Amino acid sequence: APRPTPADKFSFGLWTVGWQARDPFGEATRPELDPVEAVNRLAELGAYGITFHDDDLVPFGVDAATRDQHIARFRKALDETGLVVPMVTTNLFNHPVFKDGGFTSNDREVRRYALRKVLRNVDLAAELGASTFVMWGGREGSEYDVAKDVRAALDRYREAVDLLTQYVIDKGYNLRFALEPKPNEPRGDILLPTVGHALAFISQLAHPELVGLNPEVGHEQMAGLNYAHGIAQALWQGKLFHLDLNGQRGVKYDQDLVFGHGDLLNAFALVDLLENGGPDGGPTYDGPRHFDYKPSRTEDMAGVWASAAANMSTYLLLKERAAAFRADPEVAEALAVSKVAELSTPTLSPGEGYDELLADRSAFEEFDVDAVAARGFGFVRLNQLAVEHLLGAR
Ligand code: 3MF
Ligand code: MG
Ligand code: MG
Ligand code: MG
Repeated sequence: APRPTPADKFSFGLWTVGWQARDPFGEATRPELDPVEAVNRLAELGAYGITFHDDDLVPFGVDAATRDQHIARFRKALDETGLVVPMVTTNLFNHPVFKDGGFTSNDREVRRYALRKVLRNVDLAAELGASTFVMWGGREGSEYDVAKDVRAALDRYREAVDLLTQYVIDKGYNLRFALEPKPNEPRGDILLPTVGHALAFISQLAHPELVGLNPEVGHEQMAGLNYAHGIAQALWQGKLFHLDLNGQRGVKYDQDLVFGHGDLLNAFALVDLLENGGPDGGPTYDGPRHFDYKPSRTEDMAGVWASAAANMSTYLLLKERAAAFRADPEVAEALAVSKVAELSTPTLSPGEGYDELLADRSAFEEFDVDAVAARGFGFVRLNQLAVEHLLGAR
């Protein structure tokens, strides 16, 4: 398999390799991981970046001097390895105080505390040179419809994001926010459950230009949605600020498998879109390829590092396979038969409006509906070519 280098821009959450594998039914199966060790090991494996929640790096509730020490050790490891921090995020879900949410808790005191916790971490993000601040509102939601006024909750969500964007503008930070949708877990229903809901929410903000998305593979798939389609719409709207790559097998609990260990064909389409979807056949996204996965509970520490490497290796293999797919003349011919490029031709001719369309007899009166309806698109053959490339059979 190809060896990753920092030029590939792979990054990992500290909470991913650091996950001790506690789940609702069982204790941890692995020891704690020192953030400095995570930096060193990820750098050795060829990663370029590391990301974290405030509480991953600095234990919740420690005094200011202890906080500074934790940050200083981490910075030293970054300087020694060259690993960067492209993204930072805040934990507003672990502590019991956030049991009804952070920005949208029914309890106003909790909302004010949540904002202070985020502002503090926004300062740290800017200090470490991050350009993206992710916000996953995991506890923003409810189990009981009568217990949450969703319209008021969205007012409070907007109030929070508007305050944060104003803060970043006033401080002159080079930082944009990325909302991470998820349909459920840990709440019964989470606010901003899908890419589409989050995009609609952004349109209501004071500074929509500073707010985009961090879509996660598994989260969209938990809602039964097509992740590659979600990413395509985020790109189309100029809102793909960051992304969380992992694997999920169907509509069930959040699995956080290694990238590609879920819907491999959709992962192929995704990598093809990210790497080859540009107008010139180049990339559509130049940000970090960020993995938000959990090394399975069955793995020991060797298994943790093997799984981290597996994420990068799968991405690079898919990138290789997608390039081969694009270079295959038979694929080019199948794409033409399927009229895939024809969708880029506007439906109206230059200068044409509804008057000209209404006057065009070939579009309606003389249009041979039966003949056109009889044509096939050849999509199955095209998809089989993708499968054959994916399997290394071409
Ligand atoms: C949960 C998640 C989160 C977010 C993280 C970044 C713990 O399903 O995906 O990971 O990605 O909070 O904001
Ligand atoms: Mg997740
Ligand atoms: Mg997940
Ligand atoms: Mg995530």
